[in-house]
Amino acid sequence: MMNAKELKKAIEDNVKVLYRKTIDEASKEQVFYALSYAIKDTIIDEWIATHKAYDAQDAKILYYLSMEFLIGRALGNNIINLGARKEVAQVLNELGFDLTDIEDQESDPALGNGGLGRLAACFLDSLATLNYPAYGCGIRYRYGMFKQKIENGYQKEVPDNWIKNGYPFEIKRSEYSYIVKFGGNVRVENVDGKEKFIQENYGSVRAIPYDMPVLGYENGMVNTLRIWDAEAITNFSLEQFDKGDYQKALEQENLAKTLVEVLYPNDNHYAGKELRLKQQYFFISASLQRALDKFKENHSDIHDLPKKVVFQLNDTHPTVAIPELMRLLLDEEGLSWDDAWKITTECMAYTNHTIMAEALEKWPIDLFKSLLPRVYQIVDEINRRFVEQIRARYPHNFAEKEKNMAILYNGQVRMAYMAIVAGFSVNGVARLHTEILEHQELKDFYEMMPEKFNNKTNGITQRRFLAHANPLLTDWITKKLGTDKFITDLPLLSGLKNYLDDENALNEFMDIKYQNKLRLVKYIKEHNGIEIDPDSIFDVQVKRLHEYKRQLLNILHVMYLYNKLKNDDNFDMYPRTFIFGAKAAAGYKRAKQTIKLINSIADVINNDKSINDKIKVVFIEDYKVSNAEIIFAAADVSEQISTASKEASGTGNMKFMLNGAPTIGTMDGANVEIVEEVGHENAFIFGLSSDEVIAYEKNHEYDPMVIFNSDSEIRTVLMQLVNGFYSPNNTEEFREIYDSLLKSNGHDRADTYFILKDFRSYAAAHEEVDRAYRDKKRWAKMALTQTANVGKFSSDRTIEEYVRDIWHLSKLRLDNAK
Ligand code: OX2
Repeated sequence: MMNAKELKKAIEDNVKVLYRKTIDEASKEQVFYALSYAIKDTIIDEWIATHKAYDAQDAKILYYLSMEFLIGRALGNNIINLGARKEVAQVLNELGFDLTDIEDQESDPALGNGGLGRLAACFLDSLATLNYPAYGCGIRYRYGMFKQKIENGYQKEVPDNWIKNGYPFEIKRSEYSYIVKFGGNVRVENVDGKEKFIQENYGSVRAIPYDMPVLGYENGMVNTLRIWDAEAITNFSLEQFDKGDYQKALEQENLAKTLVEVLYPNDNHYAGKELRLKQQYFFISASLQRALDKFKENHSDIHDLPKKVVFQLNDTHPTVAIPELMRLLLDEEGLSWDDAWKITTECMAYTNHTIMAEALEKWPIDLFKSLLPRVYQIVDEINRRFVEQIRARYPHNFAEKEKNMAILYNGQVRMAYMAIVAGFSVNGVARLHTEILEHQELKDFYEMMPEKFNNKTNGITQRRFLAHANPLLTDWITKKLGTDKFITDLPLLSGLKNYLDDENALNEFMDIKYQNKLRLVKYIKEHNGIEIDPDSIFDVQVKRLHEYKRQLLNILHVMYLYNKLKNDDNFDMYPRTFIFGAKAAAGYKRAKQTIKLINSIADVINNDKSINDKIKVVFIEDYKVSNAEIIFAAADVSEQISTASKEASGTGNMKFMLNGAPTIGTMDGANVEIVEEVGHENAFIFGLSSDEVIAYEKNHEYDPMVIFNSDSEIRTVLMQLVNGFYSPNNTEEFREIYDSLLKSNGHDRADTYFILKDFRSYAAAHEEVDRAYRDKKRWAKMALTQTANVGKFSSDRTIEEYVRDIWHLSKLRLDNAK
């Protein structure tokens, strides 16, 4: 890192060169660019040195293949990882600017939907911090996740052109571009007694990589996130074209334009769009071609590939990497099937992130075959051989096993099954999730190949979600522990246990929470125009909107509390602000109705003076990584209330815990392990267990009507959905939500997600929260207990486990390491 004087000069020079201005004339946005380029300058030598060290040490490299990297803003994070936050803030002050203001100028690169994409970003941070050689490989979507506007209570999607003004941290690497082919047909030629497969009449695009630096924390390591853009191939001479060629040229032009245009905004949901399969193949083919070329630069025998390269498939979205690697090894490298298969299966590992049936990718064979004719032939052969194995192993129940495991079945390509068959590792993302995979969802595979299965409980990076998001708490912990080593060694936070009975320390800890609440109050005032009371309990549910995550349970409970305040003179509650933040997939009607419901309820309750501000409801517009950091730091209570068994892990739960917010939640996903760390007495657990949910799903014995008929308070809440209480202008506004809770339809049971079933125990858990919070000392201790026990949930721990069990990487040595 340059010193203060150099940095100041660099910023001033950049403002001059970029904008022909002196610093006193520059806008905040211009200073943002000037500072970012200065920071990039300080990174660049280490970036180069890191990659020279890859080569010099002949390092094994991880390629983390993911359709999503929800990286969030880079500037602040890079400054943190350079260890330069205070110095940079100081320099900017001297120039008349505030670092937070300048950071706010950056668009928030939202190249992901939610937890899956954010996990990939946390992993990159940890890999670099732990000195592991790795590339993230993904897509440079022109439009990432849409921006959310709330109009009249409804979500409106607005395109987010994040690279409109240029993104200072990326570098275009045209010299590493590759051609990717789609469609056409395969011709077989006989060359010297060997079959050669030639794809012809195809359409193609050029894949161009853009590299972004991924900095380790104060260790001189700079890895790369490589995202691919598509360009039309234009090296044709027009006069040679007949009509057909011209048509083709236009199609190719069009394909290149649409291919990387937009991220599909579905979280945990498969939509089956052809363009999505094209996106998948596009970035996979380009990434693999590059990985093989890089390997071949320093190695002569392709059989050694598994010693130097490992590919991690982030869910099934990149699974086409399996037949694509086979294709490259067979058709380009000329290997035999057996050799190619051995290499492929030793290089590929698969992470499963969900058991939700609607999220499982199954491509129609016809579509797959016409888009990827040669790749399909290979899938067909992989399947044929695997089905033979099934037949040999299960001669007596072959048909059933084939139905449960074949890759090609019923006219579909089942991508998850291909990943399991070809991968050497299959992992879930929290202990409970992995158990459900082994014993329910994937039990036939587990029985046949148990050695592949393993658990890797998710984690989060404390560099972003503590050091950057919560500087006050970071400084306080540093003082208390006498070291800031927890920034790379999160279990050190257990040292805070010494302060659990120290009243001064507890007061300081809660005062920091209060300061962070004020910061959020200000944000909400500026962005939503709503005043909220920092002395109320901030009860927060922020995550994608999904039925299984049960934002509906939360808001129904708010309706219930409001009724109690209005009707029951003996009822009292500690003032609470219920804060929601969530994007709904653009086509997910029920989710969008839930957003409208939350906003309608906010309208009524926030404007009812008679309840003395005991309840406020806030829906924060456009929940994203940058405001998430402010929200986590300010939360008192963390809502993690998915139907047990449905949330594979959750990672927001860990971010709240890190920042000292106890969980109200079900025994689902990583909540189970959080409770294990903090102790049952320091969490508010309610609801059916995953076993109970799974049993009800099998035996169909749950009938929400029984609850509706017997519990008048719940009944009143439900009736308010359809009597215009919250929608006086349209009593039918929430009819579908009402129906979904009480009536089954063609495919879904009534109350599919057990909201009414869990309602009473959820309400009881909330009463417990209310009681606990009133006892200030008890609450402070409970809050500090969260932070003190969060050590396990660092993505540093997760990455070390992947390295130990799956990737087998060595730490890179850097001579210039600080
Ligand atoms: C999410 C899961 O829903 C969430 O539970 C998990 O924490 C996260 O992935 C990271 O592992 N799409 N998003 C997810 O799964 C899928 C599929």
